[in-house]
Order: sequence, then structure tokens, then C-alpha cells
Amino acid sequence: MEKESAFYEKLESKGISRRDFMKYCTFLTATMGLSSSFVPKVAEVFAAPAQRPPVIWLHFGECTGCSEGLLRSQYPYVDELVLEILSIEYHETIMASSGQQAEDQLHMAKKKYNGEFICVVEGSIATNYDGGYGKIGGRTFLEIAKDVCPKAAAVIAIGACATFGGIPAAKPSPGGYKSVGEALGIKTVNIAGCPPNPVNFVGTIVNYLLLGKLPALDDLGRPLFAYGKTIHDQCPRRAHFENDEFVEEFGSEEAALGYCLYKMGCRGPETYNNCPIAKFNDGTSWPVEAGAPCIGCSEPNFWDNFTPFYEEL
Ligand code: FSX
Ligand code: SF4
Ligand code: F3S
Repeated sequence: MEKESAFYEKLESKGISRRDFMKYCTFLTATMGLSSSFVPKVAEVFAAPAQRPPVIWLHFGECTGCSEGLLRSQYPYVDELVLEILSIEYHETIMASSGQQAEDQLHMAKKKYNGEFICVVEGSIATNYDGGYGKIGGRTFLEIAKDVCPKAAAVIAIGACATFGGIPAAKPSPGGYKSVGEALGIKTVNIAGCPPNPVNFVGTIVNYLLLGKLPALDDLGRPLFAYGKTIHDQCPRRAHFENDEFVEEFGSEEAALGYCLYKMGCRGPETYNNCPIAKFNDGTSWPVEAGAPCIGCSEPNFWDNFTPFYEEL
């Protein structure tokens, strides 16, 4: 109880009301595919966490858009909440230390929490020339990943780069960049997208804390609650050509179909993600709503497989 009151006081001091917080928990619970009866339990995970799993967050070949998306887009909620439920032991973007101090921190954390920590990996790993295309502190990404990932209780790959290789792995990729799973030959939980929706990462962590297990995954390692349906299946633009009233309003089926971005290259029919429902930036919008065809950013090798993006599928 005390813990909870302190939590709500802290949120309020940051300008987040209890109501705003409950709204976020409701949204999160629905995104996770749980019934509304779970909302108070989800709120409790944040307000009175029974455990705060240690996290080592590694950065390899990427643009840090995934971290930025998570820590900034739903400001001031997500960063506050993520730091409330996770004990981040190492994360280059947000940690105060640098250089040798940061290196020491990584070694200490992986030793202290051996077998217990969650390893989140952002970015892909160079594999050609003994991994020579990517180094931190004198060690290649490949060496660091081989050292840290096997010691984790679970490895969560976040973003297109870590999950499927992303931009660094797109042709010709002289560095031979690969996803974490492929470079190490391990199974990872894949929060796909470039960048992924922060709610899909938070939902995965909350699932772990609430139900004691990682969420069910599809055959590409993506949590089904977020990546179980195609963009096209959930797209509001479909309504225009599938609904008689709209068709009438537009004058003909063809005109109504013009509202859909398929002919502009939309990859929605082949892309599994929850963008139309979860949206970005506090539920403001998502690519197709903003008039940009989906480029399939949560699918494997989308840079190579789906280009040229503005050509019809
Ligand atoms: Fe990749 Fe994430 Fe795209 Fe960027 O770090 S998924 S390039 S949005 O940021 O890894
Ligand atoms: Fe499907 Fe894209 Fe058209 Fe939406 S805009 S209905 S996702 S093809
Ligand atoms: Fe990516 Fe398509 Fe969503 S491009 S952000 S999966 S709409």
C-alpha cells in the first residue's frame, strides 16, 4: 500500500494523474489481449512491483530509434514506467558512465546477475571479417553478444535490426550483418518493427512480470498479441471499399478503392503488426493513417524484399 501511494505521488509530481495512468494500463491490457479484469493487476505491476528484473541492454548496428521510440514517444509515461519495473543495469544511451567505467559496469552486471538478467538487444551484428565491422571498447559486437547473451535468462531482440538484420543487413551489407538470433544461433523474442511500437515491448515485459512467462510467439519469434494479424486485416481504409455506404458515397467501388494505398505500394496485406490499433505517439496516428503506405517494417528483410516501396505488391 505504501509502495503504491509513493508511486502515485511520484507520478503526480511529474504531472501524470492517476486517471492518465489507468488509461494507459487499460490500453496496455487490451493490446496484450487480456480482458479488462486484468487492468488493476497490470497497474499493480507498475505501482507495487514484486520484482524488478535486472536488464542489460546492448546496442550494436542500428540508429537507436528503438530506444528513442521507447523512452521519448509517449513521454512522460513510458520512460517513467519502464524504469519503474526494470532495473536497467547497462544501457549506453541512458547511463551516466562512459568509457572504462561503462565497460566495468557491463562486466559487473553480467557476473552479478548471471542467469537471471533479461538481455535486450538493439541492432544487428557484423559477422564478416571476424565481426570487424562493428566494435565497442575494442571488442566486436559478435564477441560481446557471445559473451553476454548466453548468460541471460531471456534475450529480447528489439527492432528490425536485432530481430531480422534491418538496414545494416540489407544488400550489399559488406559487414555481413545478421540478426542476433542468426549470428548466435539462439532463439530470441522478436519485437519487430523499424522502430517497433513501444507498447509491444512494454506488453512483453508486463506479460513476463504478471504471468511469469514470456508471451506466446509466432514462428518468427514475434509476440502473437502484437503480430498475430496483418496490417490489412485491421486497416480502417479497408472500410471504404468493403462498405456499401462508402462505395455509394464515393460513387463507385473503384473510387472507394482509391482511398486504399495498395496501388501506391502498401505492404499491409503481407505485414503482421498492430499499428492500426496501437498507433504511435500516444495513439496519434500511424503510417497508413498519415497517408504513407506501409513498407512492411516488421517483416524479415523488408528493405530487400519489399523495395521498390512505391510499386504495387
Ligand atoms: Fe533498427 Fe533500432 Fe530501425 Fe533504428 O535501434 S529497427 S534502424 S528504427 O533504431 O534498430
Ligand atoms: Fe490494406 Fe494498405 Fe489498403 Fe489499408 S491501405 S486496406 S493496409 S492495402
Ligand atoms: Fe511499419 Fe507498416 Fe506499421 S511500415 S510502422 S508495419 S504500418
